[in-house]
Amino acid sequence: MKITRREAIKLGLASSGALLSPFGFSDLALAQFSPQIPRFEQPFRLPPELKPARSDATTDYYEIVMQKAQVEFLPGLKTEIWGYNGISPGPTIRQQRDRKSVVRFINNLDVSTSIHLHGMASLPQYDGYAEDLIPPGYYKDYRYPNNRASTLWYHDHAIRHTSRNVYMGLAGMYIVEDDVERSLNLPQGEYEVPLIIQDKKFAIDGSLIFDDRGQRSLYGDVMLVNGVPWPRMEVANRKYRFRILNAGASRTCQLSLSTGDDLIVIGSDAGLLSAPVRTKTLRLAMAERYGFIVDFSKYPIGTRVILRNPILPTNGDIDARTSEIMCFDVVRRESDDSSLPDKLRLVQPIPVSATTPVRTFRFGRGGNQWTINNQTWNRHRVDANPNLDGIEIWNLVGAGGGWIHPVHIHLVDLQLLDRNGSPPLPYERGWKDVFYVGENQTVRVVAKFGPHTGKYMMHCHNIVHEDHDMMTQFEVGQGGPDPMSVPAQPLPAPPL
Ligand SMILES: [Cu+2]
Repeated sequence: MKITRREAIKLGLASSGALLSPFGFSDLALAQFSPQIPRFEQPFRLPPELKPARSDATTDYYEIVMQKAQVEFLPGLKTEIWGYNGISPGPTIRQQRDRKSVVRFINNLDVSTSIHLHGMASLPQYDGYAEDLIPPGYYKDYRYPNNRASTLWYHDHAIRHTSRNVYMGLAGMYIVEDDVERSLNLPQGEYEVPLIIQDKKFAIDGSLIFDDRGQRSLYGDVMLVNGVPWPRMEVANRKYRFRILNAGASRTCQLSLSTGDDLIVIGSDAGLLSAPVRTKTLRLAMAERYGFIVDFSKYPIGTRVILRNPILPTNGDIDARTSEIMCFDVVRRESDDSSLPDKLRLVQPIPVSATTPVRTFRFGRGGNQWTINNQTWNRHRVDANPNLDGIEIWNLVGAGGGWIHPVHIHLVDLQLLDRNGSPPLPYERGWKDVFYVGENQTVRVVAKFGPHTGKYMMHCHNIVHEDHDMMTQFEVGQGGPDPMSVPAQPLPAPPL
């Protein structure tokens, strides 16, 4: 990547080694590190799985309270978070395909929120529309169809404040399973492990530092997995399936194993790949999810395998400690009756032809704002009108300037056709809803627009860019429900 000196300064990367500060922060503020703690000492943990408050023949009903809490990320220090049920990441919801979910989100914070279940084909009024806010003291019941098996996540989507709210803790995983996937006999149960990666920055008193560098980007120097800085996970010498999510604000990861062995990718954002893909490095931009297998059976007991993430120029790093994320210590022998089939779930290419409609969206910067086709968010403007069940190719174009934009398109699962005319990375050849758009890249994606009509958002998932103001909307078909048509209700809430 080529960056000019001006861009380097913008990113907080100063070639001389001195840290420059063009945004009015003091050099000291930019140079300030989080309290230094040892890596690979805190035990790995999983977010708890949320049980339904009740269930009936078709539907499971859940309740989540958004509230402040004091948690210990750094040993001996308390950090205030805004958590789903007071924890960060929030509890994991695990649901069966085609059962329905109703999730009641209660806002006991003192800021307004909106909840997007990322990867779900929700109706517009339950999709976490950025202006469909839940004010403090209100609640909203979100309805989810769970119509495909994949790794999803729920997170805040409040207009102009998504980056702050997610950074303060409002993110959690949501898994939809089905019989096809279960029949593959992939590692499951305790061997199927969510990994939610976030980078955060802490003051010496433990409080979170939110420094978005003049509404440009937000980076931390502490790598957390499931809310634990640089955790150490004890594993058996067998296969594990990981579901990894980059829930950070602005950091793209480039994952690899310290042993140089392959990550065996089995799934992309929106479901399983057709076949496993072996790769030495796995790019994981913000909001992307991948499923991968690591086979620890080849390592002697006592081996430490580190999940690495080299420093990238786009990440504005001031601390090399972010180059490692967590470690796996192989501590015990176990037999392994799980499988890694040669074929997973066939991804049928969406048919395209010379007459397939094409639209182009340019992700750039102008007037001190992040823009799409030179425009900022306006909920009264619609920038694309695909037909219901219409197939369209969208060109996602990254402007220059040293920035990358992971573009998220709501509602639909898409396929990546090519990037600057070159084929997608092998592990990108599956169903996806976030696309890494690099500097001066044109990424062609295709989708069949449905199954719902109505207005849905598209935005950059560098959530600082999304907030200021790289977001637009498209409208599928005509006459769909208004995204603002089911407003939040004041507490107290009736029984679920
Ligand atoms: Cu962006």
